[in-house]
Amino acid sequence: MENNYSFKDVETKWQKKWRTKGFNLPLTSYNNKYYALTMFSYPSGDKLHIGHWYNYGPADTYARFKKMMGYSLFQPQGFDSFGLPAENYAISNNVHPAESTNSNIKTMKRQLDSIGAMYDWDNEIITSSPEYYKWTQWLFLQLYKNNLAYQKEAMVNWDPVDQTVLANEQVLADGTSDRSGAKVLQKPLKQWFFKITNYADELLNFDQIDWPNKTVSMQKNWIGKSVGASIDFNVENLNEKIQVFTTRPDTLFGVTYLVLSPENPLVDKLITNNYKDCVLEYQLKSADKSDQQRLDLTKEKTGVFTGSYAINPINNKKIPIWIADYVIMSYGTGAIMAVPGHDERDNEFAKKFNLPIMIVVRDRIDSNEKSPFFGHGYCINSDFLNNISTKSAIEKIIKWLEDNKVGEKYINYRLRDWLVSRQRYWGTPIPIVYDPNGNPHSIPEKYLPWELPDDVEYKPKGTSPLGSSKELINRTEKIFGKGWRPEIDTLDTFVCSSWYYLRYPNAKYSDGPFDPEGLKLLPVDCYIGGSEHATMHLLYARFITKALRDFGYLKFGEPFTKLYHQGTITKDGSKMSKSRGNTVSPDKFIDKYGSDTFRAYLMFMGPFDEGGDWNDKGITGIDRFLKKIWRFCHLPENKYESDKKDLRILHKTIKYVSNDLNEMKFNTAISKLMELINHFSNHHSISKSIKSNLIKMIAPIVPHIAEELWEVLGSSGSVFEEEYPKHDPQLVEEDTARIAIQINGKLRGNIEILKSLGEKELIIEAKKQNNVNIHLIDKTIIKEIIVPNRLINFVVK
Ligand code: ANZ
Repeated sequence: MENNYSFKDVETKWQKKWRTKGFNLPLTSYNNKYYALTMFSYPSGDKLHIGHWYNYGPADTYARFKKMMGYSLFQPQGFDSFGLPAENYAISNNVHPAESTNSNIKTMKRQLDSIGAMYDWDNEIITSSPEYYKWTQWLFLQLYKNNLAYQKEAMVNWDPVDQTVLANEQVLADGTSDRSGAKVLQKPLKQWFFKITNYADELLNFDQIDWPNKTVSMQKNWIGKSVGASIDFNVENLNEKIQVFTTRPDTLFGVTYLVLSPENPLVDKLITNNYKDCVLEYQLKSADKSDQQRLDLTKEKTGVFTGSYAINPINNKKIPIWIADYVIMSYGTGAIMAVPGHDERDNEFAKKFNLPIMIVVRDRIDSNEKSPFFGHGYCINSDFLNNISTKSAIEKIIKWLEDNKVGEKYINYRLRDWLVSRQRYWGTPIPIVYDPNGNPHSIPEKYLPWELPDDVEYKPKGTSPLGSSKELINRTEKIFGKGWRPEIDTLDTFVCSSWYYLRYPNAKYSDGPFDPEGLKLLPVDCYIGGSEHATMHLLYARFITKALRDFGYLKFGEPFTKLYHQGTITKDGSKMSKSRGNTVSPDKFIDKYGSDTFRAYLMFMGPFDEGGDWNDKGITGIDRFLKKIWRFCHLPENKYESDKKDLRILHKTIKYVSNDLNEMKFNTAISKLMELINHFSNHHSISKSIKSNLIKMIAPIVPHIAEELWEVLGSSGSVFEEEYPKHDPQLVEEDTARIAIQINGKLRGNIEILKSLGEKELIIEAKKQNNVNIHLIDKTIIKEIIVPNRLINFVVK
């Protein structure tokens, strides 16, 4: 053992010890708590891959570092185990999803052990277990009771291969499903929604949290707040009004036609006999396209005339009403006023269908430009708005609309309510039953968990698999009465993960979804996970936290104080994926080099938020580094006082490494440690104190070897019970200083000097500097002003 580092023995030994000892001590002080969380994983049957490692390894290093910095650490782990992949896996392998999920969890736990992370397995969460989903159902009922869950007939994205509804976020830009790859169709269905839109404004406020700017702006865009006006247009010869939403009410004088979305319910009333056939045909054609496809700006514009006309309220002009698929039903009011002089899409459309184009805005007040212009400027051809800026015209026209009762200020959000029902088996059953008249009722809490039935034909057949369960129908009738029917949809898995962080502190708590005492650990201090969750999971979790706060269960409104996204590890420049066939399995490397080396290598590859390109060769460098550390700690003990130079290097390293770890700059922390080891490479003996500082410093990065060396050093207990070393500021202070050289107060140069340099020598050195030298020619120095270690100023005549 002494000369050769055998990582296999060391790593198995410590993993076993950590597990049996129950590494996480009970939390004694909430004042000093640190709740470190990583996004929990999906037990999909695949092995733990580099992506998992890259999330969990460095995150554990950060957590261990926080613990050594004196925090009471809480780092739980669990499984997001409901959902489509498990169900699809089960279908193709002909096993029950519960069975495959459980065996996958077992495998994954074993693999997670190999990372050697400091998880509190006593508080594990498995979202597909009845003890957990009981409370997901409770959450649904709270939202329902508070009018934040409702049912609505809606056009939904239908995946014809997986035979299920998809959330908008699951439809890719090219209109295919992110799961099956099938072309997504539109289909009307009665669905359950959560009213996240009630929180749209509050979700735009990020003041309380420290999140990556990119994620904040992605959420802001996703919520998409647009301020404008709604305007009512009367339909000629029909007692109907068309309400449009516009962000440019200042262009009202330039409206030359209206466009309704093909699905707008008003369309049926507007079609005149001559146009019936082509309107119906057009409606059918657009039903197949997803909103994303329809909004694509590069797409050629299509549309048809309805035969009806509307009246512009501002000038009583008669304008035609069209339908076109570039207007979507789910945004604004599903109808627009078209201003082809100043809106690009309307412009293209008008040109194609020969509709009039009017110019009502010019870019500068003095310009004579009369061509289409897509921006803000000054109003023309607009009666009482002429010559005022479009920005002030917006206010003026809104006042006019409100005074004349034909419109008002209107704030629109791109954010839609969250569609939570799924026509699949492997999910949380929605705790709702229907009376014989078809009215929905909450299932009383005493019947929760409302268990997922077993006798189900779970292969998708277009309707929800739960409908085939006799047990579920019998159960419902027995409790509620004859003719009562259960809800057969299940909940989106994002519902399970929208609240799990609240239950972790006491995951076995049975009196409620979360232990009020455990809530003292919240909010999560640092959440680490992939940036692909920017708009779904991370927005849903914020919404649910705010809703639970408003129901009186929580005292905080943000779940994750600090958020960090790890980068991606690529292979030859592209993202690792099974379909590309470029995945790298960690197992081979762990087997050859060990878990510590693998973890440290991942961290060394590049900045944690950027990731890096996988290259097998580099890992040997880390392997050598660990071997050097091993030898270093086995060098004979030096009884003498350490050399000042050695101490200086040690303390500088402590300073930089702890700063780096605190900012998750793992790669630079590791290089500083390498420099330290190199500095000592020609030493034949080392003091115990230097060894002990080094072991503590490396411990969060390579935990197994550190524990072993800590034992070798003769210390008792775990190195993670120790405090992280602190640097001695005096030892870190630099010997040299950078001095600014001024002439009559003007900066003329800089010079690096030894702090011990005397004033006379400093003046001589400063005068020698090129630029200074030139400016002193033919001048008389009257005085030298010196601020020690900072600057020298020559006052000249
Ligand atoms: C007239 C107008 C004139 C417009 C102009 C723009 C420029 P954002 O900023 O994204 O919210 N719009 C409204 N509802 C729509 C729908 N259901 N489908 C497609 N387009 C819709 O965009 C708001 C603008 O998008 C609105 O302002 C409307 O066009 C269009 F010079 O109205 B505007």
